[in-house]
Amino acid sequence: MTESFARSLDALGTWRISLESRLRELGHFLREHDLLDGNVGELLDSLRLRLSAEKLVVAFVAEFSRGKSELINAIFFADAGRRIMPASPGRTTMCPVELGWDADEPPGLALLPIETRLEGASLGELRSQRQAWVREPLNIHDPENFAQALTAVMRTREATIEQARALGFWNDDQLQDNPQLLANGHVEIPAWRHALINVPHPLLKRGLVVIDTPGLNAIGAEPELTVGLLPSAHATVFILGADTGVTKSDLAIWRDHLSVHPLSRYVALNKIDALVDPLSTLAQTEAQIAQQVRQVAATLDIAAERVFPISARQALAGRVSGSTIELERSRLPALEHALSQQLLPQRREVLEEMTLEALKKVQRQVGRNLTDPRRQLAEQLLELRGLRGKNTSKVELMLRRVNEEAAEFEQCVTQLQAMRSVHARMLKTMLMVLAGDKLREQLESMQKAIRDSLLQLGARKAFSQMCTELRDLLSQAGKRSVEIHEMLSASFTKLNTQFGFSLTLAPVPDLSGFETDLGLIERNYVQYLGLGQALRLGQPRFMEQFRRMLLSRLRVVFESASGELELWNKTASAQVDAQLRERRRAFKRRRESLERIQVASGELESRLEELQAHDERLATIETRVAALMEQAAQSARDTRIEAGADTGKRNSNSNSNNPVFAAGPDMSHETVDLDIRLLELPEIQPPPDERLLPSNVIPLKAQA
Ligand SMILES: Nc1nc2c(ncn2[C@@H]2O[C@H](COP(=O)(O)OP(=O)(O)OP(=O)(O)O)[C@@H](O)[C@H]2O)c(=O)[nH]1
Ligand SMILES: [Mg+2]
Repeated sequence: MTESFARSLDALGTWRISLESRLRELGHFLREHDLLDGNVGELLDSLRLRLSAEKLVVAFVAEFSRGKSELINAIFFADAGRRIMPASPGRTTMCPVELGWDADEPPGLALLPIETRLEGASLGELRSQRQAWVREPLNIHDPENFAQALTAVMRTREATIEQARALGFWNDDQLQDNPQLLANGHVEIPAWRHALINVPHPLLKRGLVVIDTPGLNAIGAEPELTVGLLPSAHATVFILGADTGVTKSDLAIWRDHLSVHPLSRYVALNKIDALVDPLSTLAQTEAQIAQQVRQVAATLDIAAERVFPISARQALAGRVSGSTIELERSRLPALEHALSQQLLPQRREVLEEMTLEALKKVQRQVGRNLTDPRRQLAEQLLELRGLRGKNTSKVELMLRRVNEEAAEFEQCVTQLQAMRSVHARMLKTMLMVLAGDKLREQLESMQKAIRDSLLQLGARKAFSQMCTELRDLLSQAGKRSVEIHEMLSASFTKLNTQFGFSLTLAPVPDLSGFETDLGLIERNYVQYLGLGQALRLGQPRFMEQFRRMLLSRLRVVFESASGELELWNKTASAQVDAQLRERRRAFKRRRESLERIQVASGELESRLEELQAHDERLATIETRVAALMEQAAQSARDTRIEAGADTGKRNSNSNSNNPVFAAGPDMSHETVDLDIRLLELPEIQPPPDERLLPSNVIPLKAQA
């Protein structure tokens, strides 16, 4: 892709790595000084994992033959000096293709046979089952060989009508959409359900994942693509033909699959080269393109700046031949520039917000863990200073007072126990609302309702009904949390006034984000329940697949909500335990000091010095924590995601012995411009103990 995109992606990567290392430093320091309790520690760890495993997913979506694969070639594989992803007239890409890099696997192609659809397992589940995939090695050093291997994604096989029906490629009610009958009465269907291409492309190595989709309006489109992969992509590029404009089926795809995430949608009006007419002037062609852009923007109801007239074919040819003029004419750099200028900063903002939110929680807890002991130390110092020049009977008196105070304090235990048991009960009831069983029950009753009503309307109704119930469960959990908050808040106030605790309560977690997620899932799946799908749902295997897909996505929402509420509750009770422990320790310290002073008269001053030194140590730690926190926050806020200009020129040396792209330091340095610059960019590698998640694990929640 353009240097600018590479640089921005690199800057995002560097930002993530440096933020991650700041957080590691902070976590390490806090653990070393015993300032982090389990819950907040876990929060910090999961945030770090999130940052180090972050992938940026860009999906290319369109009706067949609009030029998706050609565009991917022009953006990513021009350095190979030839077309790598198969792109040809008619249907070409037969299954969703995911391009990424997982350093734990050799470069290769993993193909999931279409027959896996019969087993009802969802794609998400199958990702982790190695034996389900057919693996083929890729020789990335030989472009011919590489391109040849990728033709696997075009592979089809013959099937009887019955098999095609079972696999979702034949619909008796929509005969016009069915594949053509062959002479032997069979039909051709895709051989694969999904393809993963693992290649050490410089951008993929930096965490980019690219999804090439087959023409989406095809009957039998992989449901998981439309309800899982696409909605979770961070950006989608929708491709239209400049010669055809927005056709009816283009519009259907746009409405059905791209109605969400308006911020990250880009429209490419491809094949503008086809508008060149020998009988028209250049200016007339330009005006025609501008007119097409306006029309497309109006039809799709999107800002005209989001529509990029391009020629993927010209861009690929220009880059392969090293012709800057041709590349400029293709206008592709404008689209690439927009992607790097908008997408990456947006992504960074989302992660920044998440990090600052987590840091706030850490700060709250750690702050308490430091200020409470310091306050008690101050009190003790005051008490001991008051003993200067006093006789032993005064010390004895004080000792007695400390013992009395300690005994009085211990009376709080009864109250604490009562509060704990009420809290535990309330928490259990609340968590039950969000438990997996409830979710499964809801899904089962929806499934039953769909089975009972064969009409499409019935399926939609049952689904919407279930979504309403699920939203209700979330809001019930929210209400119960408020009740817990009220109960704890009253108890804390009482404990603070009666026993000198300094308990504070964070606000109840906001569940509205989860409601939004639920809404998104609902919108995606309602489309799945659209015309033509209802009959597929009538088949037990599809219904099962549908149920599993849905369950896995809903589970993420419910488990995250439940996890957040649980963390909030645990943090509140951990605070009580910590303060109880600290108070007891303080009484013990006071008692010991007085006892020592009682035995030897010179002890008072040395004890005072000790306490003073302890307090100074704590103050130093406090300063250091504040500095580490600030550094982490600053690192999160760092907005320097730079984007350079595209130099245009690519590898002009299309010698077939060259690697497809620069894959490592031993690669040919004869490749000009882009390759070399990418090589010069620092290699971003997480520390060896913090390996990235496999590239095929795509974060389910786009967080956008
Ligand atoms: N004239 C012209 N043809 C193009 C352009 N981009 C792609 N094509 C041609 O259009 C045809 C389809 O391109 P593909 O990239 O295979 O289209 P696709 O969207 O991936 O299609 P499917 O894989 O079938 O879904 C190929 O013959 C391409 O060479 C372009 O910018 N101009
Ligand atoms: Mg294609």
